[in-house]
Amino acid sequence: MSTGYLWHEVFGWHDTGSGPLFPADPAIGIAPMPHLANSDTKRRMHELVAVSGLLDHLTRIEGRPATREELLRVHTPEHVDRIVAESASARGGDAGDGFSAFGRGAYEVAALGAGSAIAMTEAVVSGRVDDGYALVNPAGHHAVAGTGMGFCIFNNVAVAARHAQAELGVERVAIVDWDVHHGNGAQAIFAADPSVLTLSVHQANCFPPDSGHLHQRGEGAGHGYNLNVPLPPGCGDGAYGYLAETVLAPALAAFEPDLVIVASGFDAGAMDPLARQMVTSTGFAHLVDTVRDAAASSPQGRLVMVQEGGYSPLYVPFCGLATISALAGVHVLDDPVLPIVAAQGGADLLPHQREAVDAAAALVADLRAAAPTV
Ligand code: 3YP
Ligand code: ZN
Repeated sequence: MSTGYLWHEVFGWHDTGSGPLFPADPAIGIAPMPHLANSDTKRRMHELVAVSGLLDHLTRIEGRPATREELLRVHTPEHVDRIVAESASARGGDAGDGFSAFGRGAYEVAALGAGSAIAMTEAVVSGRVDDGYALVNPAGHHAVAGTGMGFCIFNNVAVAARHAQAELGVERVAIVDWDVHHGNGAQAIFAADPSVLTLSVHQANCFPPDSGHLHQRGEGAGHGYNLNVPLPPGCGDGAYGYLAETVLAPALAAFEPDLVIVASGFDAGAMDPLARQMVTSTGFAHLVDTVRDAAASSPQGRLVMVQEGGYSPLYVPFCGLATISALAGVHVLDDPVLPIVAAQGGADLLPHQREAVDAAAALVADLRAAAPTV
């Protein structure tokens, strides 16, 4: 068994500017400080993968920039052109919403992120490695065809999914997104496409506004192939374990994907500043076990994981280490923060959490009823 791993130092140089969300501005009371999505968190995760020794058990995969044509499978020429132009300016630009600033050269970094998702997908689908984790930056899951937003420039997982279908002989792709924010990008990009199941687990009404509702189930021929699991705040390993068993596993079993791509955020983690969930490193590892087993029991099932959000510089590295350890089946280090977050309580499944999960689980029956259509 071998697990691919990808990181490039330039991902740690993605410049998100000197305001926490908005550009710093005394007139609105925002003092300069590193952006909440600054690249240090992911750099620290990579460094823990290396320092812990886990890296020695992984197969390093090289990234490459996505070509313009590969980006255009998902994005409009206008969006790509705007990013290219703003990226070339000394002042940099913004992905599209005013709190996703980027510095000069961000196009090159983002194109390398999307191309790295492609490279890992190629390595896994070709059998060079059994599965893989692409630690890319910036994230991608909020980017839609015509714009970036929510710290995302290009939709890395969508670009990889389209590439797999166009070039690698893959038919059915499942995109499983457990970043705590809604995976609105893939939902919109693949809305009418029954060959791509998009499944997002997120904190309800967290981000984007008014997005990720249970009733958003895809459009036209794609109806039934978008599944949202909006959760109340306060969910921990119990709620996530319950949804792994009752939603993720049965949905993947019903869809029989040739390829599962996980949009892997750690912002449902117990120390995250941009959401209010309580997942621990153990909880993330359990999610990985669930999708790995589901992919393994699908006839052609392959599993690729691609980094999304996560904003605790302390806890993201340990959640990432547990995730990649679970993928590789190698334990190198106990999470030293686990006793602290475990002692906070909140791990047990509560009735209102069960209700939210059950509402989504009820929709999986429709997926089971529909024969795979591709
Ligand atoms: C964007 C602005 C406030 C919340 C933030 C969410 C970005 C993210 O991690 N998306 O997955
Ligand atoms: Zn997020």
